[in-house]
Amino acid sequence: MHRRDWLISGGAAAGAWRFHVQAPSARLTGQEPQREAPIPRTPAALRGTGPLKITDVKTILTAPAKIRLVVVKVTTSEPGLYGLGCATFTQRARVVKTAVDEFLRPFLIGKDPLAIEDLWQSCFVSSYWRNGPVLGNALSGVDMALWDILGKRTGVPVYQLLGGKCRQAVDTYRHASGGSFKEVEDSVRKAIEAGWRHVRAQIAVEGLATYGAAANRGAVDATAENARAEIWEPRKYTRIVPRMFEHLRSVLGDDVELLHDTHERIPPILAMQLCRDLEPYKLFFLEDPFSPEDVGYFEKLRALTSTPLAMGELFNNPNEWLNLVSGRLIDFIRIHMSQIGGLTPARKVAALCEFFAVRTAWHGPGDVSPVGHAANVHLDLATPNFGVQEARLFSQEEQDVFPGCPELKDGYYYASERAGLGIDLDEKLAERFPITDDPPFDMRWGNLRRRDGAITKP
Ligand code: GCO
Ligand code: MG
Repeated sequence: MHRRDWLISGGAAAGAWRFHVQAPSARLTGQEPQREAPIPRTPAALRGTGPLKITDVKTILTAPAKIRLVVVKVTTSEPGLYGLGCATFTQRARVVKTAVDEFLRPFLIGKDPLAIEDLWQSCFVSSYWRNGPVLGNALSGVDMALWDILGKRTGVPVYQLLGGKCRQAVDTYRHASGGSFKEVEDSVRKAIEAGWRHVRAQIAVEGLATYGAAANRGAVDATAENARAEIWEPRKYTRIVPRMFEHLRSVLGDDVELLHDTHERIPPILAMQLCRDLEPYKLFFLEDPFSPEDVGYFEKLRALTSTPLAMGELFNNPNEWLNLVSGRLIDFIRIHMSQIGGLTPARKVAALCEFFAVRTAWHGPGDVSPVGHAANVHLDLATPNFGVQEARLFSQEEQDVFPGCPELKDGYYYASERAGLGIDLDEKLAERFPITDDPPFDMRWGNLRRRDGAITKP
């Protein structure tokens, strides 16, 4: 990252204040980031003085990297003061938009945007039935936007509102995959050479629709992509994965932190065997050994294996993670932050986990918007029990649509030092990347079948 002098002015009714922010100078050369002196900042006057009101709430659907993203924009009565939040549930993007525009917007207009907790609680119970992915994402879009507004209004980055940095940068993991051990090895090497210390390794299983690795699925039938049944069988997968890690350790050694995502799609007993088989390769974590419906197996798995366990991207309801955390049954929480309602609940989850030595590893693939990645990073910076952050490269189009994407350098994410979440949205440009429903992404997920034709978890 080239050195940047951010000269950011916060023009405001109470007179403009300026602070000159030097991007952390100790850019990484593969070492741990140096602790910087706190960024000198003139005391930021509270921008504006009159009572602040929400004047509009709108949902922007856009797909600059061909994955449907959902972002909420909350506008306030102070000219130029607005916030952005991620509400991305890519399989049901239009439903989230309806939940925001038709139900939350009428309730929020006229409210005080700084009453973040109170608004979160009201929105959360206003549907009576709650704790689901659609309403959780809708609430998250508003919630993150309110934190963004609070940061802008007070002139500090959101991580400062959460208690300030306990690290200078956020260690991330990169996805690697391939159709053979050698291809996976090359893909992991590429990530290491680009500076990553943590790499997730996935391998395609010949002839099957494997998660996380483009599979050569043998003869591809001619039916349309979203009508084609994707065939999945677990046995070959549970045999090949330990051999892949044996290969990776033999050629790459022990230093690189290797991760793997089982993605909930094998019978629990096979997941338990797999965790045992992987022990010699000392994974950083194995993710989603079970589906959310099978979390009851964690007690048995924990007693059986020393492979570190990560779970949570599919969680919506606190009762899905409370026992896993308080029982010390997992090592990393993998929640998709917008799924549970945004930053307000996520910071509570992080605090809960701290008391049980569970580390955070917030979900962060292609179907988390750059705004969501920014929120992840701000919370990561302020969380003592941070574990690792799933990261991805932002396409040029995404960086154009979302100015201020978190910087990714030497395997570390850096939050923008601007006030708020530090990211913006070019709505005009976003319109140039409309979301498409073909192939309906969820059809792919709703089409994974065992060889006998039975649907299996994706
Ligand atoms: C991960 C996840 C994703 C999900 C995707 C679903 O670990 O990043 O498993 O790859 O499959 O987010 O839409
Ligand atoms: Mg996953």
